[in-house]
Amino acid sequence: MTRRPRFALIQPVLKNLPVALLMVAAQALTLAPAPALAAAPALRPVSEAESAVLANRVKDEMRHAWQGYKQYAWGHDALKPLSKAPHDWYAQSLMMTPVDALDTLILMGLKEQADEARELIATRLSFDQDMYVQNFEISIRLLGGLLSAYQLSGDARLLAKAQDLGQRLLPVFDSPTGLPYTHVNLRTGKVRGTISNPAETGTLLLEFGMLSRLTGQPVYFEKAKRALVETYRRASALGLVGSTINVENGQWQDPVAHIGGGIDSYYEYLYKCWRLFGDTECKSMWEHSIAGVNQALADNRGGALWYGHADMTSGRRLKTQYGALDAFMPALLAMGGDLPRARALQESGLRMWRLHGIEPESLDYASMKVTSPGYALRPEIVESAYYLHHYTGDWRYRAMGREFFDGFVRHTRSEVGYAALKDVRSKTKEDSMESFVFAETFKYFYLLFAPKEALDFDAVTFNTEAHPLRLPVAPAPAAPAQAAPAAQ
Ligand code: DMJ
Repeated sequence: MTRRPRFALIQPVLKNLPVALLMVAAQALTLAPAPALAAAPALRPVSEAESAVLANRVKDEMRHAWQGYKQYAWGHDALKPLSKAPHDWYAQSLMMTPVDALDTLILMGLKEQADEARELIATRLSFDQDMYVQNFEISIRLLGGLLSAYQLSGDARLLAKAQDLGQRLLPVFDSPTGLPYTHVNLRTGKVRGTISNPAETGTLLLEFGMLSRLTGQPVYFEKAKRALVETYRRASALGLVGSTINVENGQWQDPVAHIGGGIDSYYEYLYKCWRLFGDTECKSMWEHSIAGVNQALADNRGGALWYGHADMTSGRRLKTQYGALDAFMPALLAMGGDLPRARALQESGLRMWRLHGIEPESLDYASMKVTSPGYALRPEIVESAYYLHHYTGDWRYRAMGREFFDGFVRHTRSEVGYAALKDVRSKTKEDSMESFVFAETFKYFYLLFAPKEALDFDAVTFNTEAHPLRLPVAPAPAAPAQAAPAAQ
């Protein structure tokens, strides 16, 4: 007698069960081991009153970290939170922390701090520096930060700074393919860095596009849009991109596809350039790409959803790796309308967090072992809780946020700020506090707990550094382009 598969025998019963029970049933039927899901403590609802208290706690912690920066690193890129010393990325400071922090300070209503940050930036930040900078980081942190702070404050000096910066960055796009070089000298316009990745080539359009809208000069939008399209044109038939690409010949150097660091925000901007600018070409590039991502990278294991690594052409699974950077994906899925996958993936993120009470940079989700043990104070898992709370109204995401915030404060707070962890297992601290803690981590915690009126989610699109951008009511009048700095 042929045996019917076990699943077929109970299928009629399963059809009528709620989704949560179906997941448990799927878990029981699968052969893959299911690490400790049932043992995890349940989440407890968060009342509106408790949420308001949490929002105030976040604000207090933002104030604490800002005070440390002010006291020990004023005017520099960042504060080293253990040695209480300043840190600069390059020979001259570009004020990463104040620029990244400014819109968060404004949204939190920390007026005094916001005003002092704005004055510092407006009067002392100069981009006329003879040094090579990384186009991607400068664009998402500084260009994005200046534009959103300009929109929130109305201070025209910030838009002037953004335009000066945008102009200095433009030479990166002058490659034979239109894919940007990774570095540019801010004074001379000379470029370097031919090996790039999809995140760096494809995460520029929100910032450059908004600069075009606010200045009336289309050149910024056009160059960044071409870079995004040229990246997409080289995707496989599945819609997947590899890890590294040569910007001069357009050849992939590494064909491994995933949604983590080096690729992540390329997918994010395909959707967001449709959301912000209504660009229909972006919409169709997004639809093709997300279908491939869900087909080849999504991985159901033991009843849990993960996104791993695969060959970009064949879709063959290469690694069962997920981590702190991948954790932006539930936000993107939710925004793209796929709430079932978004919810399921965020549950996996919670499991990752709970392994050690704070998330690691990466883990092997097949064995649930940590593969990269640091925690750089990353915001992505909080960002996803915020988006999911916005789209579902489910208290569950505020409850997750409370657990994340408690762990974040318990394990990373220092006397003068917040410190990254070298190892989430031992909780050993590292002398680093990236500016994205101010731009993103505190902002997403705050917005998750604050009343909706703190920011109209539907009126803005966050760039990948959490800087909210909104289309101006009336487009700026067309203006003649400024001359770019000459390449030498
Ligand atoms: C940020 O600079 C941005 O969110 C970027 O897209 C990826 N990583 C960091 C924060 O983790």
